Amino acid sequence: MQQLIEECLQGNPYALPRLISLLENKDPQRYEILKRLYPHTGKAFVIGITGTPGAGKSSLVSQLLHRVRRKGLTVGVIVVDPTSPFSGGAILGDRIRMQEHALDNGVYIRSMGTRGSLGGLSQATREAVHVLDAFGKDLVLVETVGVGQSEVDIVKTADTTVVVLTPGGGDSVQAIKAGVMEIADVFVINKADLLGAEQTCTEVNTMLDMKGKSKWRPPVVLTVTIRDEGIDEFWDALVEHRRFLEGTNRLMDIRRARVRLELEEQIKYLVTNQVFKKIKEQISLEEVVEAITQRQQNPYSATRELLNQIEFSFSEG
Ligand SMILES: Nc1nc2c(ncn2[C@@H]2O[C@H](COP(=O)(O)OP(=O)(O)OP(=O)(O)O)[C@@H](O)[C@H]2O)c(=O)[nH]1
Ligand SMILES: [Mg+2]
Repeated sequence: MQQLIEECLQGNPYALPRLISLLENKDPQRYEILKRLYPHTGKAFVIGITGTPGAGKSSLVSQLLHRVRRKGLTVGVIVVDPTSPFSGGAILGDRIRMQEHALDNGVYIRSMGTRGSLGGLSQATREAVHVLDAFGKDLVLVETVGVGQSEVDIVKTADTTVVVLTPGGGDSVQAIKAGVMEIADVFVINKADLLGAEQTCTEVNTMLDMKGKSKWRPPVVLTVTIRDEGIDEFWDALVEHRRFLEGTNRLMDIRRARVRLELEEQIKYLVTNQVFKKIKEQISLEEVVEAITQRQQNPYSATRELLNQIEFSFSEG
């Protein structure tokens, strides 16, 4: 395991899938891995890409990869929850769309579909981002399907958040309703070859006008990934946002907020885990359940008594 960590820090790509799997499976060595990698993180430019199912997020990522690879940047891609019922079998679609990069050593692509895992999806994703960052990837792209709270959580991992919309109908309106509007640093209207792209562009700009003045006005970029159009403009928008973040000290604010979030998450994770582990080892919950059921005890006092009895140790796990 020590060797695996060394290999990762030296940039050996074979270490990546193994380390991420260990973290994803909550291996007992998870703590050791994260602890060792953390000092080497904080260098990658982390970009979150979210949007409605089938909007063309993976296609966009794939085209972007061509651009940035030509510039010599190395990239890690995390595709979150591709097993989502909303995107129906997208894991295959994502694979096909990104397949062309499979033989490129400068690109590492990983799917994460750990719905219901301990600590949740956002934790597993964040940890995978740490691995790719410590490995030395210049860019880390995180693709999430924007259908609920999860993507809003995951973008807290990103320096720059891209919201991908498509022309027409309720699409953009829906996205705005879901609060996705609030998190976008860059808007992409993909499938601009379809009818209504300009209209959607206007709608988004109107929404942005209504939001009033802020230091950063999210640019709205039109793309047609199947014709490789607008990708340069998309990249330029990302770079521009990056410059904005660095120029205004916003990046440090974002990172501070992220550290706070991760710290809170770790506390919750560790406390919950340890408490239940110790309860299992030291206390017969069944007896307490019985006592409460018989009204000899109440859940409120029982909880306090229980927790007072337990001896904790947070040095492992
Ligand atoms: N007409 C048109 N179709 C596109 C464009 N970009 C992507 N598509 C198609 O849209 C479909 C979905 O593309 P994906 O890149 O898989 O979209 P996604 O957002 O990653 O999808 P999920 O991960 O399933 O949410 C595919 O059939 C693409 O060929 C575009 O610019 N124009
Ligand atoms: Mg996809």
